[in-house]
Amino acid sequence: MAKELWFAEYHDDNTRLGMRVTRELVAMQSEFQAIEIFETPTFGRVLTLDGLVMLTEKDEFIYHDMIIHVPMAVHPKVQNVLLIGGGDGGSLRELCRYPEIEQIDMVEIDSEVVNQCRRFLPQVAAAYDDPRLNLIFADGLKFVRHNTDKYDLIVIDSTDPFGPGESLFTKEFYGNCHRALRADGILVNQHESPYYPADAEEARLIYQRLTATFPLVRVYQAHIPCYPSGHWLFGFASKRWDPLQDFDAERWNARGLYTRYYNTDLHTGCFQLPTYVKELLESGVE
Ligand code: AG3
Repeated sequence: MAKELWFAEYHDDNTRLGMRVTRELVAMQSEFQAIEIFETPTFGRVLTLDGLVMLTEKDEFIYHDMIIHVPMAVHPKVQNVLLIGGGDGGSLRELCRYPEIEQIDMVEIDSEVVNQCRRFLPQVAAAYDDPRLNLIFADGLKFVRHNTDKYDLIVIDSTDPFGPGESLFTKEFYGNCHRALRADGILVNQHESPYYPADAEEARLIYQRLTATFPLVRVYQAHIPCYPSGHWLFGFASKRWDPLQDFDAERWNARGLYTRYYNTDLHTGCFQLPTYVKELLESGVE
């Protein structure tokens, strides 16, 4: 009998999520990280970077809906977007559904992530031919230093805060993002999980650094089965727009966009955090 092949991501030292692997499609080392794409019966194709699950075909809609449609439903007119990371193309795909967006500068450090996802995850990497895309292979931290008052929306679709994505969680980086945003700009980021202690500490630090930089910071949540604990946070940092007060459900619904996770009822609900998460976030802020 052929040997069974399993992938596991450790969610803490004593807990792991395992998936049966039916086929390996990519296993390579890029200049920056280990990239793997494999097939599983339950989650479809899975992308991992340095052994951590970035997305699966089955549940990527949740993450990409939440990182893009929440800010897009708040800002009344997004024309210029900076997308940092997101080499799989899922965030880009959702952004490209908005006709008022004029330009998307996408800064991804690793061209191999883009190449491999275009080849093996075409439903995710679906918008690389959009004419509004300006794709730059560079370090997000360095890129953002040279821009002032330019973007309506900055989306930070990064890995966890170690390895190539580490600098995208620093105060310096958030400060540069603040400067690169227009006077009513919004920043959203993936904000780690509040559950396992090591992830929760990262989430606390992200919130602390964002609140030190932006006048208005709110955290929202989603259920993402393939990520550690399945409970994931996103950060919403803004110079002006409040994600609940300035959110116009009718305006967004009038667009007629179908989204399988996001909807305008959930928009309000996703900012209502469990007590332990509120305590965690507030514990780092004076
Ligand atoms: N980016 C981040 C996910 C963090 C996952 N962490 C983990 N599995 N330990 C996802 C990229 C999707 N565009």
